[in-house]
Amino acid sequence: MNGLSGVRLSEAATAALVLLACLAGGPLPAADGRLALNDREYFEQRGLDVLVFSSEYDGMFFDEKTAGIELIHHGVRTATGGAVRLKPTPEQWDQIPRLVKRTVDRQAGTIEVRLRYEDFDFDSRVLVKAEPQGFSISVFLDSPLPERLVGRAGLNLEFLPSAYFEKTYLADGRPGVLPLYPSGPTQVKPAATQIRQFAGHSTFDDRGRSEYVEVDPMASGETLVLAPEDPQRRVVIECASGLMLLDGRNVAQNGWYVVRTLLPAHATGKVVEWSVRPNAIDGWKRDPVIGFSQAGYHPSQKKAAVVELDAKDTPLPTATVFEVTPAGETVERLQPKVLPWGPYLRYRYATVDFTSIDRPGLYFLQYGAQRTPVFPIDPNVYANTWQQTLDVWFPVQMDHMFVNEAYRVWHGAAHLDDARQAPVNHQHFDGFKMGPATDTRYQPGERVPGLAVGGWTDAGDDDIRTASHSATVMHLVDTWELFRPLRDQTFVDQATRYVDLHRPDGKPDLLQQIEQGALALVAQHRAFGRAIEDIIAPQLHQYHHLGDWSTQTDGLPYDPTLKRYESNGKASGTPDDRWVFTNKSSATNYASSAALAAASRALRNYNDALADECLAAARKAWSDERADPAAATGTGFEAMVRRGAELGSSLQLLITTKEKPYADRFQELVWPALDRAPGYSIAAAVRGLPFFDAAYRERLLPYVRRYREEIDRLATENPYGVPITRRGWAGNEAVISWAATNYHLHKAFPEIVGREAVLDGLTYILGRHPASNVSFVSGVGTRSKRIAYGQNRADFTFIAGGVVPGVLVLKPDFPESKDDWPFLWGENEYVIDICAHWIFLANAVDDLLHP
Ligand SMILES: [Ca+2]
Ligand SMILES: [Ca+2]
Repeated sequence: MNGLSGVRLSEAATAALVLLACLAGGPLPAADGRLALNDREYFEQRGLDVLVFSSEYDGMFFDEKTAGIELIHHGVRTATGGAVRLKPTPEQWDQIPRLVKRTVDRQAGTIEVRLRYEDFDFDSRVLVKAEPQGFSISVFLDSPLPERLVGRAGLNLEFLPSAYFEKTYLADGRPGVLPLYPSGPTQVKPAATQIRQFAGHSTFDDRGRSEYVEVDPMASGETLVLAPEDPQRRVVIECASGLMLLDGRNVAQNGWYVVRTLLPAHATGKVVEWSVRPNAIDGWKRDPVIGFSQAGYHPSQKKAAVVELDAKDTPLPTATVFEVTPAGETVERLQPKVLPWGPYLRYRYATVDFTSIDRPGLYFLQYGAQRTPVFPIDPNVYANTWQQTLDVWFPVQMDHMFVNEAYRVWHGAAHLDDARQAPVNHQHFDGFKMGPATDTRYQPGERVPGLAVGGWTDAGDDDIRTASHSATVMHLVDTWELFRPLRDQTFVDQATRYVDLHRPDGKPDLLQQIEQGALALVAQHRAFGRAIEDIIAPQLHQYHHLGDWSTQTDGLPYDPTLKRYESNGKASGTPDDRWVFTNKSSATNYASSAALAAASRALRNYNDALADECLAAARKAWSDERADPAAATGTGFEAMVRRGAELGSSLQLLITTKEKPYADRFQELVWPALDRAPGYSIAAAVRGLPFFDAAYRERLLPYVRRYREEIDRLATENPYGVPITRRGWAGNEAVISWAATNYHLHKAFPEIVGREAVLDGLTYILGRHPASNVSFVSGVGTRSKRIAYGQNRADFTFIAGGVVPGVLVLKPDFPESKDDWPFLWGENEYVIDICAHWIFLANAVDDLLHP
């Protein structure tokens, strides 16, 4: 039973089912007080779910802390990474087991996984079984542990530190407080004894000493009780062969508390067994979440909150809208009906329409015992929802610049030692690759001149990613051309590499950011005659940098004639300069061409020399790629991306130059693109309208109608009526992109696509979404993301105006958006193109509401 039917069985019916299940010898259905397997293949009881490799380590970003045995404890995912692991506290790039086989046995009420470490030809089986209280985890070995893994391989389960902050533990009755901040114990070990990290990279900067650090236990015993004082978090774990409690944050800020038992040497069969007994509160129900716009509402717009309810909850008949008066009184203004929507993921949903409230003022919603924060209704509520992104977030991201804000310095001028040609035959830990040739005139390791200019650190990992930069520049130019915001709150001096926040300098900030992006993109064309993929830290121990970006490298060009760690003030012997990944990519070159063609228009009469250079580079990239027959071949996803980029490049060059070859190529590409994936290219098709005749518009109409049907379908797929993706990275970009596309369509075909399809995307980002109701734009709306994955994530804080990826739907049915733990990048990492697209969307909405 998954409890999603919304039908409450009578007691008699439940008893009959239990009896039937017993007679059949099968597991009991889920009931209070006992875990049972449900039809979504996880163990479930009120207040506790136990997932066993519902998600596996997919290898994309290695250990993402979203796989293995996991607990959802009273609605919060508090434990992850339950598996046989090879380190006391595995980091992101430590070896992860491959899931060979997962067996769900409904009769026995067990889930078994076979795990494999290829490096050691080592297989283990982990069996999870529901018990009268909690569950057991057993590890089986069919052959003894490989010698190399003795004292290394163990059964681990990781607990989320922020879920246990300011709580205690007992280890065989000995009390302790779970540390708020990591403070050991650790030990130094010889590098040769370390189990190698991903592809032989190292997260540790050993300063040439051939050593690394491992975490030692802070407590040990046969019985461990976590948070005995908190009924929502209490977990008892017992193991006759002993348990260790460790704090992974000593070696990586994104580490978790780890409970661990080493596997014994020379043993086969069942080698470890844990009894795990998380407390589950009888009859527990998750509190309702009222999804609504934290920034408020325009008086004339549709206002519909979405209430997210526990699957076992029953919607109340009504909610209440209160107004807050100048005297501080709360006055009831409306009792809207609560309309059941139905099940989605693991919850059930209802909607509350309060559109009739249209008088400007301050309001809040109440549903049962839940109250929203106070929000405004006013014609200007969205006018400033994009400003912090432009005023604060983008300036803070500016690479190669010193960024000051009043008394605070965000970072020094970073990466002045950019960049060296990346080596050949190299697989970078962030996914970038170099083949057997550089495809440039530079030798591996050689300094490439002119790259220490412009760009934004993108975003948690500080690289200059060309695809993201191209998209970012496009969104900023779109914003400039359609809405022309002249806002000036930032001082930018490229000559002295100095940026100052909240200090107007007479120049529109948007143009200054377009210039910052164009400078980075053009620098690549100067150095290589085309765009390249990425400029990124060469060593893993630099890549995970947290803090002032100017300290990720030493800022001095590498000189191999100097000793390592030495410098003469002009150069250094430390090879920390970023690498530039240069293998040819037609898609990247086209994307850069599109952005530069667009930037050339925005920068005209602002920086004419740069505008000329942008346009020349854009034209050359288009011609070069068109002339290269190898670039035009290929099928599948890569070819689709390339054709999409070529379409964008042709369109932007057409808009800039009005020349026929670009118009012809655009027409050749746009119709097949619309046939393949209309949502992906229909915004480009609409942007082409002014350049073609009435026949073009007629031909486009059926695609627009079909797209409209897709919008209508979304309203039946989830209660928010926006596209919610299920990938390993949450989908706010998909929502923003969808809403921005709807804006273009609404302007061109208002009779087919209404403005609500644009507003729904905006309000989703501002708090009307699953899992929580915070605004995903830090600092925007009454309550917003205050802990996110920016440069300052180790301080559990935010950068104003940053937009996070949002709600991650973990398999099979758990929407998650952690507000107390910054380190899940798929939920909390600010990224430049999403933030630029947000600036566009917020301006677009303001334009719709103030035509
Ligand atoms: Ca300015
Ligand atoms: Ca350097």
